[in-house]
Amino acid sequence: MLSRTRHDRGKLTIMCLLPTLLLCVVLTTCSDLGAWDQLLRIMKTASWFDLAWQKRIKLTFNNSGQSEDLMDFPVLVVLDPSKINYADFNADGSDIRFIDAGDATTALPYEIESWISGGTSYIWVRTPRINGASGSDHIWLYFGNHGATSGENPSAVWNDRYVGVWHLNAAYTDSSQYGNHGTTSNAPGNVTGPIAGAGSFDGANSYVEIADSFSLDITGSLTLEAWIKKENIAGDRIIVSKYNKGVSARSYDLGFDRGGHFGQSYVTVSQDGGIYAGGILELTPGSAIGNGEWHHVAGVYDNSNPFNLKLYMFLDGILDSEKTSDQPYIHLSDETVLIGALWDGVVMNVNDFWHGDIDEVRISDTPRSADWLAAQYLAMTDSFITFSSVESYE
Ligand SMILES: [Ca+2]
Ligand SMILES: [Ca+2]
Repeated sequence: MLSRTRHDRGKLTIMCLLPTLLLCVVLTTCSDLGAWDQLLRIMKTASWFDLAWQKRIKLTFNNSGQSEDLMDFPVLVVLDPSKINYADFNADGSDIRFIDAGDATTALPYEIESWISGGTSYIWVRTPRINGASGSDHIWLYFGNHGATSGENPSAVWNDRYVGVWHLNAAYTDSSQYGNHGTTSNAPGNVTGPIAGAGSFDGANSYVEIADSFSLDITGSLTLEAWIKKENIAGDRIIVSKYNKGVSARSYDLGFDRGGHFGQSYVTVSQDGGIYAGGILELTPGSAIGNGEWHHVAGVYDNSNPFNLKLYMFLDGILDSEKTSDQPYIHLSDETVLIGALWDGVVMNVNDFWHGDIDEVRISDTPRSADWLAAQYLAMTDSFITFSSVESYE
């Protein structure tokens, strides 16, 4: 046994020394220090996405506060002159590429919400997987290829469970793959929001309407979310709805100040178009949303466990309130989805108009988790990504 162990140790030593010995041979053969550079270049080339792109920056995600693995997760990449030199990029940003760290070859889908050369630009990128509790998962931002044309593919950024994503950046198109595009009534204004442009609603008659569709006919779990900034409002004001309160065709909505209760944001779901206390959840009274302040609100309905139906409200990425619901499913309606209002069959018109600004409205037909929403909030507030210094291929 002793001799075999010694033999194994000897083998191990030779194995460990082999790379060093090989390196010595290479260095001796080349007999100059340029061999080192050649080796480093070979290693760099192997890890480089495409030599037509001259520069790259590592983008590292801080998911250390969340335990969940985030799959097909959209991150917001915010670029400004403190992080990049716009002179290194094509003027229209057409040479940006996001490459998965896993294989150094997979180009990740991205959507430019706003590109302002020399200013602040906002880009959404679909990341295949960010490990729970990880502070080191990363992707690469490549640039510096003057011959490149745009590789943008917006609808591929948003995973299947996003059935509506409206950036409200002076347009009302849906970025999700379901094409639930909006049209405006009475011209909502355009203002600067937390993420590029946002919609501004006058509280009198302006709103966005999205046609009824199969993808928006959600009868099970759902998540409604948006960034909101309110004026001094009172009474029901709607953020997003598929809800006709006059003809008992309520399905779901996210709003503010329902019946003057608490002056707070709330989520509502209804099993048969009626109104039920068990289908309504508000933020807690102490969670103040002041006038003129931007906040992110999210309402979640989870019916995945029929014996534990749940409603959750999140404020700025943090779980604020929850309750057990008595609504086993959501009413299937043919109402249109409205941003900034709801249908009121009593007055045969649209009503409960939002007064203030709204940005980044999303509807998901799944209950987004606390970790998902927390990481989304960090991403949307530019607190999720660390930029490393620029690497050049030279
Ligand atoms: Ca926006
Ligand atoms: Ca329908």
